[in-house]
Amino acid sequence: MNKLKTLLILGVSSVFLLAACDNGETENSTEAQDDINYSEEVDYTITGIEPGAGITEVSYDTIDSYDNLAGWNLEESSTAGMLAQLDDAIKNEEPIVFTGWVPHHMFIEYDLKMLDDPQNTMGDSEAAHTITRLGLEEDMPSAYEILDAFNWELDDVEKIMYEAENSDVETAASDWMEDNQDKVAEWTENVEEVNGEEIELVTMPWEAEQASAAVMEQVLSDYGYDVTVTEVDPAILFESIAGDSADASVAPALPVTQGHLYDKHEDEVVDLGSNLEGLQNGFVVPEYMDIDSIEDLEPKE
Ligand code: PBE
Repeated sequence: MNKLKTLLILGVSSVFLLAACDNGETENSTEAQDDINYSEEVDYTITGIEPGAGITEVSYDTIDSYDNLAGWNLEESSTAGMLAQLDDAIKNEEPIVFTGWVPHHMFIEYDLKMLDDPQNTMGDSEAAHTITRLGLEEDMPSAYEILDAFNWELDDVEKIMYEAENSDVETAASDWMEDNQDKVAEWTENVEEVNGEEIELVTMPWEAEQASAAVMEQVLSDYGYDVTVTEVDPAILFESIAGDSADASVAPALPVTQGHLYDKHEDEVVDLGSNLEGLQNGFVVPEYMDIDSIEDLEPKE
């Protein structure tokens, strides 16, 4: 992680923690002794990520939907910023409530739990979909066939994500392909090679989405394509495919996380369906916090 960014974020978070301490209400002090008010300790704030992320939208919906989240706010930041605040909280065993998702290495690195979401406003388990621009099937049939057949499991993407932590996503993706030649062979059965045709893939700046793009980049390259992968915001991802400046993506999470973008561009993109099941968004806390549900959080009074 960018050191300057980390320092800035740590600086901001300590100001925020001081502010949180200052806010302590005295009238509940007897109650507070046996009953930690995590909500007050986190200053009724969910630590969030980028404003353009789908999870940011659904988090606002969640804050609006739960009566017990009255007065809460979502602190937008960046994924790196959120992870730095998480790391800080864990080191000091302090409470934190943040927007998290599966798959992500945070669940391997730390003992975390996703809070129950009885109103389902963070979305059920969903899937990454493969989408293409209109006309790709006719223009680039080989790429279309590979994209259409592409399908894998959480275990696969997680292997790449974890290895990429210590190397880089391209190396991790090619190692995974070496170990999983049978899967790659299924996606490419009877596909004809091409001769240097250019294809533009778009993805989003998160680990799992980088991993799937890296695999697709290598598979398409092996079949003769000249592949470019560009990381963009979810809104730009949809706009570029809808506007034919990009050819395809295997990243969008549907039906909820990128659902509003899909609805907006439904007639301008082709949805080839799910390529990865089991994605999940949620409000996440460290295991040491003694709460299990979004409903255990308390309104700001
Ligand atoms: N995420 C990871 C993205 C999609 C995948 C959950 C941070 C988002 O919220 O848009």
